[in-house]
Amino acid sequence: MNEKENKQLSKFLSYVLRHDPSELDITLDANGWTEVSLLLQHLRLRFPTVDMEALEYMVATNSKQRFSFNHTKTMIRANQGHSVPVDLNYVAQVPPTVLFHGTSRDFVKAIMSEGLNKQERHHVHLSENVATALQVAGRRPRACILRIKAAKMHEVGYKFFLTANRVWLTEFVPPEFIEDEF
Ligand code: HQG
Repeated sequence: MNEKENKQLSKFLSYVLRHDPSELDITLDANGWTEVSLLLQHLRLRFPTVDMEALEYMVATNSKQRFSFNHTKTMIRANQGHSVPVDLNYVAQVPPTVLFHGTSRDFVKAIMSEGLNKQERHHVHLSENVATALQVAGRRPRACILRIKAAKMHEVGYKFFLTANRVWLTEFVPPEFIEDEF
């Protein structure tokens, strides 16, 4: 597969493994995993040249490390961002003092009055550094970054989870823990 096909494969699998496995006539188990051999069989109808090597290359080169294999490489799943119900079994962790949320200036007024909601996702997504938050924000017009007092939230009982690709997840961030950064 060439780089263009690699990118198309990554986009398509992001969609299928997070939002609509039926599109490829596959199923996800309770933890979001699907069988690699069956996935490859079904993928070949759309990507005739896809094979294990191409899939491994896509997982390794994905800019945001969106996918993981199990240790035997017989199963694959998306690391986060699902809209279908899956339990990713992430263990609650103590967050850093501060986390960042990239968003649009257009949403800040609502966020500062209602808090950060998970919207269509399973969690609110937070970044551990400004650079990553800027990438997330860059998907929207009038990008901006909010600073989240994560340690303070943790102190009062909010749970935080860290994904395989180092995205921090939490249920909700109340306004009192949000500072408008820049
Ligand atoms: C906003 C991509 C108004 C929130 C990215 C965000 C990330 C509110 C949007 C990952 C609000 C939801 C997650 C409120 C939250 N009022 N707006 N009360 N509360 N919002 O896409 O964090 O490509 O669901 O600020 O790179 O932007 O999918 O979440 O702007 O890592 O792998 O509502 O998705 O990664 O948008 O992005 P999203 P997100 P992937």
